[in-house]
Amino acid sequence: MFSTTLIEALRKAQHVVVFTGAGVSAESGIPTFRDSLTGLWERFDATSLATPEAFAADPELVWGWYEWRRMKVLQAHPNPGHRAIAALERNIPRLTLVTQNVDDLHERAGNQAVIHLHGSLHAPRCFDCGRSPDIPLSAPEEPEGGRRLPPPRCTVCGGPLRPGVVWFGESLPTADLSAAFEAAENCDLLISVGTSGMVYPAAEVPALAWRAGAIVVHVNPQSHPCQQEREYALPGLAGELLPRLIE
Ligand code: BV8
Ligand code: ZN
Repeated sequence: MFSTTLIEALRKAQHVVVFTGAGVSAESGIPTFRDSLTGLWERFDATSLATPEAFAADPELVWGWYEWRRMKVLQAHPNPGHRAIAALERNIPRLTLVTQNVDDLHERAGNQAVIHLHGSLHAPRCFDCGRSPDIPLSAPEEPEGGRRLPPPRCTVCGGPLRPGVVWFGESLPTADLSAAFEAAENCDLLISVGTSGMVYPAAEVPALAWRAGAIVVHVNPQSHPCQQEREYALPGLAGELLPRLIE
């Protein structure tokens, strides 16, 4: 199933970077970005809703979408792919986990350190003053088709809360991005899991690792063109391939 070169590289690796996208959470029931939106948001695409402009134009539509997604995450469980990555962290000298996802399934699977390049569904902040309020968010009970929801109000300035994610057109957290790039440029092996690699600057991470001389592996049911040496595609589902790759 896996080439001896790959198995050997994983066995000898001193520092592995795992770079994940929405596909690693797909088998936990979390829709990916490539899945078309459903219900209330059916006529939108994610890239048009995940923007400050969309929130400013219709805060209830956007806050309702994120609460629906947060409910999905709260109802979901880590899958064998998440658990294999957590096991890898325990079994190799150094693992750097970089995710584009805004769910907490890697943490719930047991990974201790997760670099979230695009923020988190679980860290809302004020749209106006940027403070993170101490308003505990309850577990939403959203209808399957979703609904508009008025965002809670900031206890300091009264502004609307927004999801603690990085929207399109917003800068990524500098320290997290630098840590991800630094790890990519200093690893022996990078395993990219469940990403279409279309969103920048995050999508730079695997390319940086390859250019720095690492072996790069893409785990994805969609075929990935690998024209170059030291790059491998493992066609399949994260929840099936990762436990076998890491066992
Ligand atoms: C920035 C958080 C600039 C929100 C996300 C115009 C203006 C400004 C910027 C731009 C612009 N035009 C382009 C840009 C750059 C833009 C960009 O890259 N756009 C794309 C669309 C071209 N980037 C940005 O805007 C970034 N910021 O550039 O700032 C700047 C500079 C200076 C000053 C100010 C600003 C910010 C980008 C971050 C956006 N936020 N998420 C939220 O979650 O709602 S991105 C979001 O989409 C995800 O986080 C993720 O990164 C991306 C989706 O990608 P994937 O994770 O790969 O998911 P996808 O569904 O696409 O693919 C899933 C894959 O899994 C598939 O390949 C599938 O085959 C596979 N799969 C499915 N099942 C499985 C599986 N694999 C394995 N196992 C399975 N079971
Ligand atoms: Zn505020």
